[in-house]
Amino acid sequence: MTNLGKPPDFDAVVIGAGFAGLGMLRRLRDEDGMSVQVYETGDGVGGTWYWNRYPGARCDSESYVYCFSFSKELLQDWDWSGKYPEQPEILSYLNHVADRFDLRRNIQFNTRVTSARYLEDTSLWEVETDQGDRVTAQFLITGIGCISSGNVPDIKGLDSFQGEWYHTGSWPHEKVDFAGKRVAVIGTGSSGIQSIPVIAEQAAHLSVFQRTPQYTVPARHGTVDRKFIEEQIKPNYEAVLNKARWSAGGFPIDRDERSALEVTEAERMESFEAGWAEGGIRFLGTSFKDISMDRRANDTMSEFIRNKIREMVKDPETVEKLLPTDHPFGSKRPLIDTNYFDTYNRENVELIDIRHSPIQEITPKGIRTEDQEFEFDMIVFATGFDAMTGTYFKMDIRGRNGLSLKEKWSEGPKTYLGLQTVGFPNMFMITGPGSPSVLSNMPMSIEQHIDWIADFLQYMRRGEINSVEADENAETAWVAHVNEVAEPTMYMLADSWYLGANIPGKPRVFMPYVGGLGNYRRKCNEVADNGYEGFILDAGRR
Ligand code: NA7
Repeated sequence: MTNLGKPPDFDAVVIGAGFAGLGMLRRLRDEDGMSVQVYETGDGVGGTWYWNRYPGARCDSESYVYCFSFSKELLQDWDWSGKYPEQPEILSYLNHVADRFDLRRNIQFNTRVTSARYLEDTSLWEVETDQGDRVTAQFLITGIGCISSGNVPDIKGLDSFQGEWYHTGSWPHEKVDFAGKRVAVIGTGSSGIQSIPVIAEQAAHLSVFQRTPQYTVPARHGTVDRKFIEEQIKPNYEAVLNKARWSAGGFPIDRDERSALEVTEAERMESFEAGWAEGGIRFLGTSFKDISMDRRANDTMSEFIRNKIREMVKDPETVEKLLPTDHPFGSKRPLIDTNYFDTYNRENVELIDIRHSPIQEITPKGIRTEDQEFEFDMIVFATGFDAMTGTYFKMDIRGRNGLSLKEKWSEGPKTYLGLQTVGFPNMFMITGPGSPSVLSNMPMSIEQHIDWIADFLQYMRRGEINSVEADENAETAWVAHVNEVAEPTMYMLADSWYLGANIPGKPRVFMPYVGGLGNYRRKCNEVADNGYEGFILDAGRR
């Protein structure tokens, strides 16, 4: 059977109702007059912030830049209460956006997209869901997040555990009660270091299972500075956001253009101390220009943090376990904490080094490592995600000639600008691999993609172009460029999820684009200004 001549059910199907899906829906529907269907697995909007409800869950971007910028009124009306937005507040914000812009009527909740197939005869996508939907659309747009497929490690015996267990990335909606319980947390990434201090305050006993010691910087979290927001941000919002848009990381901050090695030891320490006192993203973001590029410059900052750990933690044996010496600061995702190291001074908290004594199995009563057996009432897996590609592979996405995305990316993701991949015409990825995405303040990257994609679709409409596909040479060159800019950086010196190193068997490829959001934005604009160079535009058949 052919669909030739038959109009699609929708102009676009968008997968996911987090920041990306909500923003894409609003833009295409309300500004461009397109028909859009959004499918969302959860029973509400929010994406990452719908699923990650673990205690202490909070964003590492300051609240005034962690937002949509398409509506001046929304920017002025919304008031964040925290310096860093906490999960419940971000979820309220996204619910507010969904209500205010009447977005829910085009979102089908409790619906997982199971497959998407490109129909070559009509240049349409056919999308199927676990609720029995089968619809066609000209465009398929993924807003599925970069860190949304939880990784519960395959540890022998988990099925036999008689207590409760949870993964931070799919936390229950009901309150989890730690009171009086012996709790294990496995993992010390962002989710671990945010939840550990909160769980420690409530549990009878907390054992933290650490594989890799971490550098983490105090967030200096608190209530929002109203005066600062009212006097410096709100009257200048557009300028503040514009600065963020063209910056390296999506924040309106300036780095120190000096090298860490050209200043005196006293000047360096003064700068590090000032950054430490300010805390959060500013510690690294406003520091010397070569911390992420030059190992010797980085060593000075890494050692500064190690000294802070030595000062903060009382027990010398625990200090030894906590000191990160196997990778430079910033080579794994930089962490921002509230009372993390201080937690190890509590009587009810112990640190177990599983690098030297790995977990052997989970038993009905707890966890057995090479050296010891532990009993727990609850295990919390803060073990991260199959990042950047995992969620794509959960769906059967097939492009031209029936090629599956999983096959195409079997040696690592290949994209042009992180927006499209050859063989999958009319499919666009919001913050796909090969774009700055997780190396930036996400809403800034998401909005840049939303606008760029929507502008492209309008360009296609005006030119009566039915299908668009990245050109093989453009993709090859972009993949090479992504690797080339990552190569000299600190990022290559750690086993991180940026490299897929946390998932056994995943190809070791650096996935996000490290060249900076501003440079990336410039490149995307140039591509558009040059008639979308690197894309093959086809009038196609309909
Ligand atoms: P991360 O940053 O991937 O952290 C996961 C942690 O779990 C990390 O400490 C891992 O150790 C540890 N881990 C992973 N697998 C295992 C196994 N099998 N055994 C023991 N320990 C393990 O995930 P998060 O959820 O904390 O943060 C994800 C992102 O969300 C974050 O970067 C922000 O962007 C928001 P490792 O370091 O790999 O040795």
